[in-house]
Amino acid sequence: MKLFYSPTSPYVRKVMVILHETDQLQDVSLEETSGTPLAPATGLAAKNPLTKVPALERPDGCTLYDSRVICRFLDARADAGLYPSGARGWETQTLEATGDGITDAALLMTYESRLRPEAQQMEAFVDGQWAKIENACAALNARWISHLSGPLDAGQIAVACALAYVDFRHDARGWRKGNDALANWYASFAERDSMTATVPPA
Ligand SMILES: N[C@@H](CCC(=O)N[C@@H](CS)C(=O)NCC(=O)O)C(=O)O
Repeated sequence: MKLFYSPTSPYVRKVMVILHETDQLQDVSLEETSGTPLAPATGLAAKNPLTKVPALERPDGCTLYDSRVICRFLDARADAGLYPSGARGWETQTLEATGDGITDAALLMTYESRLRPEAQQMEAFVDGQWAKIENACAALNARWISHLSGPLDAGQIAVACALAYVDFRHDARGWRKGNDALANWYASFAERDSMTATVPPA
């Protein structure tokens, strides 16, 4: 299988963490493919018409995207149980959506400052995205620590990759403030081999 990837993409990182955790790294070759909405990655549209990474090309089926579909596929392929069934499974998927939502908001903030000419940048839009991240972190801190501290699942991986990306691009905003339990959980999760092996280049 071939993974179209970027080493700084938090969505790709989820996939890489799952490849590490489920011992499937050797089954995937990596093709570095970076693009933005202003400069779409050349060649990627034939694999993913949305021209986004990650995309997973398989020899025996269609190319998969987006990260949630790929994570689910890899979990099923390894029978790893990262998407549990029953009540915990719905929690896992909601947690994964929360992590991805944090990443979506943080990426929009990054695009606003990096892609839009300074005179056209809109502070209220950036603040609105940051408010989503603050709300999500407060909810994770107040209600999700018990789930986050349970057996490894795809929800935890999505949240960890999201918080890592917020640190990577928006560290100065200080998501840890008032969220001690979440900060402690993340500090411990970030020490997993799968996380240390996938730290984005500075
Ligand atoms: N929902 C998608 C988001 C993927 C995504 O936005 N990837 C970014 C890199 S971090 C990208 O490829 N952006 C290029 C673009 O938007 O044109 C997923 O979970 O895979």
